[in-house]
Amino acid sequence: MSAQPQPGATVSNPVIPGFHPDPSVCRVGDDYYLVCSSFEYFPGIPVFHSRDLVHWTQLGNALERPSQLCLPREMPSSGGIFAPTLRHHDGRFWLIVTNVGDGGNLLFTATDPAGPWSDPIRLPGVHGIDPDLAWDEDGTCWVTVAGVSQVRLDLATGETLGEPHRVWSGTPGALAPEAPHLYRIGDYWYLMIAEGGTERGHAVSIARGRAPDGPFEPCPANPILTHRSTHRPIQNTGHADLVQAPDGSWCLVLLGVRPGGGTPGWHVLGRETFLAPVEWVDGWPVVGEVALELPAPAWPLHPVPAEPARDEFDDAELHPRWISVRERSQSMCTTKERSGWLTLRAAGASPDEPDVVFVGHRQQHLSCRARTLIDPTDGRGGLAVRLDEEHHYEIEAADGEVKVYARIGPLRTEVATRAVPAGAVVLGVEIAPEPPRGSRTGPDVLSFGIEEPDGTFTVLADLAGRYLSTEVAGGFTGRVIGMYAAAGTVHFDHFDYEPLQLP
Ligand code: 6LW
Repeated sequence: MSAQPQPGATVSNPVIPGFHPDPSVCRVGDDYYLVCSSFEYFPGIPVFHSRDLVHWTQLGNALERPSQLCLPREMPSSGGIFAPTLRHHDGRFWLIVTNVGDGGNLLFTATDPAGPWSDPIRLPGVHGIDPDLAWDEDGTCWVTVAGVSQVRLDLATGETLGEPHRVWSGTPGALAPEAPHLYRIGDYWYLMIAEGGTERGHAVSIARGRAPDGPFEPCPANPILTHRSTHRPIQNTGHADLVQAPDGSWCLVLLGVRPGGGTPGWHVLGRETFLAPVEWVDGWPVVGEVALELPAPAWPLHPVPAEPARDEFDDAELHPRWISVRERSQSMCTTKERSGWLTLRAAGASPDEPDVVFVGHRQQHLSCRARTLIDPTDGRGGLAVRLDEEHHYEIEAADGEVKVYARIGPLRTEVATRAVPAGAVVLGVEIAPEPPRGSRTGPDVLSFGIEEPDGTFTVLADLAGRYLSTEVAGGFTGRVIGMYAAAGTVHFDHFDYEPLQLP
């Protein structure tokens, strides 16, 4: 179904909410495909599809086999899969990415972006994060990495050709020139990069030249995008990729965050994927406003149905939105053992451990609720909101008892306990922005509790959300909400997740 937008209509940004950073997009005919970083989570690299750049559906994950994605236990959270680039060339999709925990830069190919993707071609001669791929007129492949430097690549062997050379590194003195993307547009080669670091100083700058390897002349208007030193609701804007829209105009996909609460502003959903219109003036891209509501584009929209609130775990395979920490083995996570239930078998003891058996998905709304029916008869497990091993809250059920725990940095505390009838119990969390009470509030409150037999929700603990924010925890990810096993075997009958109206 497509619909021509009405005059004055708007579309909402982020176009892919929740922890979906470092977007890279490519167009093939009428179809758009987009990938994001996934860090310590398995499967890795979510792949999205859209017909209009506004509405996106997740097709799968590019890295879904251990032969493609190794995330060792020793690798800290926010390591792993950084900043892929997705391109289509010569009838194939190409994905280049860094696994900072294992093996450096890797190249994958697929004929269908939904998969299967190949096993990796290792790129030992490509040094640096944020690799980009571009092909010149005679088919030479150029890889450009953060720094910014460039080298030619033999795609068949993964060997580099010649020595890497420095190209353009952005505004002199700017922090962290990274996220390069190289494009042939019209008569020029454009080298777009991010600079300023992925925090409040983040920015996008661009240069152009007559050849893919430069020399490059910087845009006089650099940075062409930044929200630094503003009160705009979307901050940290940067790490962008350019794409031509269905009507021939241009857009950027980029990452940004939505901080909430008082000073310094805490963001809890990680870095999200936003869209911005682009115009060309004198051969340079001029980025339109990156706002929470954008004027509806001039091209037809293709809305996609909302995901159902409930996952019943009736299918043999989990929906691609479900991610686990570092690995997911059939023996520890399966819907095939007890029909209509997700069974988790504990390995690591709790969400404090790097090998916790966990299945969750990104928190995508500032206000939302999640509930799950757990049968802990043969073990202990629960519902966790996770940022990393050292920053998570959870409600945990053992036979006849429910407890709420908070882990903040080195501290782990039991904050509530309640006796419940033996057997299955519904655990839940409701998350809502905190009403403003001066500059030290917010950004939100997480209320953990249980559903009573009559359906009412009894809150056992209200916990401040800021401790599960990137400003407190650091790192590159965002909140993930899900189920885990802490001991023995636990079964989950369903998992509900739904946005709530913002107060
Ligand atoms: C990524 C870098 C960045 O490699 O953060 O915002 C790093 N940009 O380009 C991790 O996402």
